[in-house]
Amino acid sequence: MTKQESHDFRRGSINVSESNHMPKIETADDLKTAVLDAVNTQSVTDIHTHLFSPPFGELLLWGIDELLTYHYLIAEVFRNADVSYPQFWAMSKTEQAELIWQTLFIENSPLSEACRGIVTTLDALGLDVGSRNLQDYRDYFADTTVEAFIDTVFERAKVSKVVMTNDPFDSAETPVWQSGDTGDTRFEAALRMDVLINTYEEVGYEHLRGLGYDVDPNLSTGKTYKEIRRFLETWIQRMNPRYMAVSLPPDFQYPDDGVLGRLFDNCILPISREFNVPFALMIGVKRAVNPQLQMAGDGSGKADLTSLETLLRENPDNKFLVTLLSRENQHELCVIGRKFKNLMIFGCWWFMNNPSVIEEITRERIELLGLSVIPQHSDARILDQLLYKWKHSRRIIADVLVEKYQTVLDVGWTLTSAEIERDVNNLFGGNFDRFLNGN
Ligand code: RAT
Ligand code: ZN
Repeated sequence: MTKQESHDFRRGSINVSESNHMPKIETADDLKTAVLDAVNTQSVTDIHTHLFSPPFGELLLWGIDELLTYHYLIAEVFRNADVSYPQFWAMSKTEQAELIWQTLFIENSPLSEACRGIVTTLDALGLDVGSRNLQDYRDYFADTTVEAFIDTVFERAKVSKVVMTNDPFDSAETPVWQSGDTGDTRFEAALRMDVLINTYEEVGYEHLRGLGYDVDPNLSTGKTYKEIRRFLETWIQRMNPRYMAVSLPPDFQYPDDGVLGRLFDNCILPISREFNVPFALMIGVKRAVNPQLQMAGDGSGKADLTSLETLLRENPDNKFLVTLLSRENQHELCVIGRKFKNLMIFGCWWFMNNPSVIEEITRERIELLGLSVIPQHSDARILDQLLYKWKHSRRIIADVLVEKYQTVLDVGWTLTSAEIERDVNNLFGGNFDRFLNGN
């Protein structure tokens, strides 16, 4: 086919590719339809959440009062309500939810991403958002069982699996892990190591001793490293985690002869290699910038990514999943992604999980890394949030894909809907599986 014929072909009525007999994308409308179809119907693996399967009992949060008291909304209510920190924390959850509803939804319009998320969620559940009737919403959840609700949410959000955040030192989780039955297999584990790595000298080593590991607070003996490796092995065997993870402050350094560097080099990196369990680094959080806000009081900061480059270069046989909390670091991270195949960039984390920033980051990643990224995770803490977080993100991912596909179609590239489906499948889970299972 000549170039001219090919251009005519895109505009014309015949739309079957000679090579593979798949319908070709011909018009801007075809493209939009094919991308929206793929993005809205394909199910996603959500690689970082704070959700739990039913055997974890009260750790699995769901329902309108949990949605309203999400820590993202708690940070916002203090900006508008005439309430002091101690007054707020003295309230029951029901009262806090009512204050947040009244302040952020009735006395003000719910336009922040966290507020808008509640409106999207209620709508996705078929509730009448126009009524603004909190009691009706409460009644809906009161009539539902958690198992039924999990099915409803997974189905409507088109999520096939979620990865939990599992703390081996959390006494609320331990009995479930020891029972060997974590129930619903759609919930997979991630071995979270914040306590071990970030607070080893303060509390981490004591926790380990409490569990029968012979460790010292200064990491001064080879025995201690061996014991920590034994601890990690035990938990990897118990949880079968998809990855190990830690959140780190913006000033994290590597190499480092302090606790972090010694734990990395002598315990975590060797175990991560040996068991082929990648290490996820979530870099850029400043914990407790305002302690009065409790869990809502963390902030973000720009990191020096030289440390990340060193880590990737010096540990080529280790796999790292990385997400960053500062907008200013995102472009640099993409450049690093071009240099190291042992890095998989994932998600728009926390303060990055807002439409304007997701759009910018997604575009930047595709331009620098093509489709070899995991564009999003939800970070959902409340089951219902899967509905809004994925709905909002899918829309942006679709818009960016349409724009990018259009640029190559404009100059004569051909594309089928099957190829679009393949690409979306990689973004929504294929890349994650391949990164975990490959060499
Ligand atoms: O996004 C959040 O809910 C944060 O509070 C954090 O949990 C963060 O995602 C983390 O995993 O540390
Ligand atoms: Zn998180």
